[in-house]
Amino acid sequence: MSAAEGSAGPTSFCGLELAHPIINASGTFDAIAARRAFGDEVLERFPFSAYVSKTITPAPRAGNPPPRLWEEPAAMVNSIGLPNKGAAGFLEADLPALAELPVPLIVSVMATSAEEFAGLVEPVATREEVAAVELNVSCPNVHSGLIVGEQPSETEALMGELRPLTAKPLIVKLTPNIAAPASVAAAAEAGGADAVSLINTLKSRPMLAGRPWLGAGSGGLSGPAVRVVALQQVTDVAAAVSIPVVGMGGVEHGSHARDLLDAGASLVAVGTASFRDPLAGSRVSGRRAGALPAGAVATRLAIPVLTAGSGGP
Ligand code: RRO
Repeated sequence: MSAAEGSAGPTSFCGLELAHPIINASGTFDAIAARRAFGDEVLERFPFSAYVSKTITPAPRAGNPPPRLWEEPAAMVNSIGLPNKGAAGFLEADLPALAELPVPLIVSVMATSAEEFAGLVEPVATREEVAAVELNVSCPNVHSGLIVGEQPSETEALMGELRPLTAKPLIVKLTPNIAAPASVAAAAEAGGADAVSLINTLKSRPMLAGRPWLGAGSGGLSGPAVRVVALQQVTDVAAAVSIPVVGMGGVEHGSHARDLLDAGASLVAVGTASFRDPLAGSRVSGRRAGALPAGAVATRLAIPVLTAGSGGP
């Protein structure tokens, strides 16, 4: 069954009217690079009903040392480490291009303190091109990237700082790497969050010949293997909050999206599946029609296009 069946038509989310409930997971679909590679057809058949940017930080970052990827059975480990142009670079270079997408834009942000978060959220949320902001308090690949999102009191305090800065929706991206994500979700809601999204990746440590493979030592696991983890955590979180939940983790088919919607999610994000198939989102939403865009003849060839390109500083 595709997610287009049942309750998967036009969807209201935090005041945004979306054509359907399938969006992308931050950092898994580079819309600027995809348009460069495949042309305006990407806009005409955009796979998602809203677009979430790769996470940006206040200052430019080069990302983690290579290797940055590892393949597991039914899963992938990434240790990308947040390469990005920084807030000023993003607003100047990427925002105009992302504003041309045919769907609302959600900008994902991450910082290491409440003050830094505030300095990022304010200029981003002020821009009319930005429909909502996702607060990434769950990156497993950056020192201190997880701390705020691991403790309910820290999450609530952060929301206390950020909530007064904008009336636009604030979505808190939760970590799966704690015993009780529902407690952080409840704290986010208490602090004024409009929605929560989960799961980010599961902290992992691939080994090869007795040594850690990844340049940074550890990374984050995603893909089909984590789907059942996501289903459990989305179920728990949806039962603990009354704000909308964006569910993600290993979604490859419409039935997977349906399961997350049934677990209590309002929207479902497609992540790792887009690396193999840039139109995975359309397949999941049941809106895939016709052939792949010219240039996407072998979908595996699209992987560098989706992972490189506009993300770096
Ligand atoms: O850039 C990354 O390494 C990264 C981020 Br910001 C995140 O939130 N989750 C992830 O698995 N990787």
